[in-house]
Amino acid sequence: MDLGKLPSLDNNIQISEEQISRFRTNGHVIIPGLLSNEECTAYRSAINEAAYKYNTEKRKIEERDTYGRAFLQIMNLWEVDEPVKLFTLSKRFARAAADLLGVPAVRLYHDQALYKEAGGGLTPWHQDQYYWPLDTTNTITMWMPLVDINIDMGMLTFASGSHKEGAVKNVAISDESQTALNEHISKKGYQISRPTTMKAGDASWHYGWTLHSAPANNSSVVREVMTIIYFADGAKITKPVNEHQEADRQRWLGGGHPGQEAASRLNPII
Ligand SMILES: O=C(O)CCC(=O)C(=O)O
Repeated sequence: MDLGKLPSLDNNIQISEEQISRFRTNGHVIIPGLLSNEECTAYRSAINEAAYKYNTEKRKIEERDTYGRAFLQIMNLWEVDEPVKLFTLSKRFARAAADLLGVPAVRLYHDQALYKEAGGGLTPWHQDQYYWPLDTTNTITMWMPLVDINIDMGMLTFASGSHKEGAVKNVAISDESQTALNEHISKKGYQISRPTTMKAGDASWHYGWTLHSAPANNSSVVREVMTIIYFADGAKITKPVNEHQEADRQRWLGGGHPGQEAASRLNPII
């Protein structure tokens, strides 16, 4: 891939006060058209090339567990692929993340391509921040489809307002989280929000504590999605409270110790 052919994504796009307010109230918001069609087409090729090159999941869908059936998950492509690095370190995305959170600057946690294959299963209810040993609630994920998607293709689904509760249950994404959190959501009466369509280049954003899930991909097309996770600059590493946080501390936080600032070479300020 010729780097010179990729458009720069470093200019700012204004996020409105209304979008910011919706994000903070509901714990999620969509910013339509964060990438133009041309930009998205160019980066889709780059991300696809890298995602399939580095994908290690070779089993058939039927041979995997619920989490494995949910999507192909290819992580931190920016570390190994120069074109994807231009996408993940985009200042446009990072500025949007900082404005939504209301902080001066954000750092990168990691990126991940989440490709829900045709016939791929549901993504169980979960909270992302269950996995992250960070002392801030100012964490955010950008979830961007690289193709137009509709409600049959595994649309991201939220329990609106659930981020305000913080950690709900000490449970990883699994059949167990699906059952326990479904019950919790019903009990609390959270409104469920799921758009019917998203265009390639639209960006869905959610807090690390917002409860979310996605239905199965019942279409014959791969739901190609790229995600980037950020946290507020200045956040410190906390003592891991589960094995996943310990793995994340080592993999995404450069092995930094509890109490230290989360600021390894893998966590640049963008
Ligand atoms: O893409 C999905 O199905 C789930 C995505 C998700 O959980 C996330 O980006 O935090």
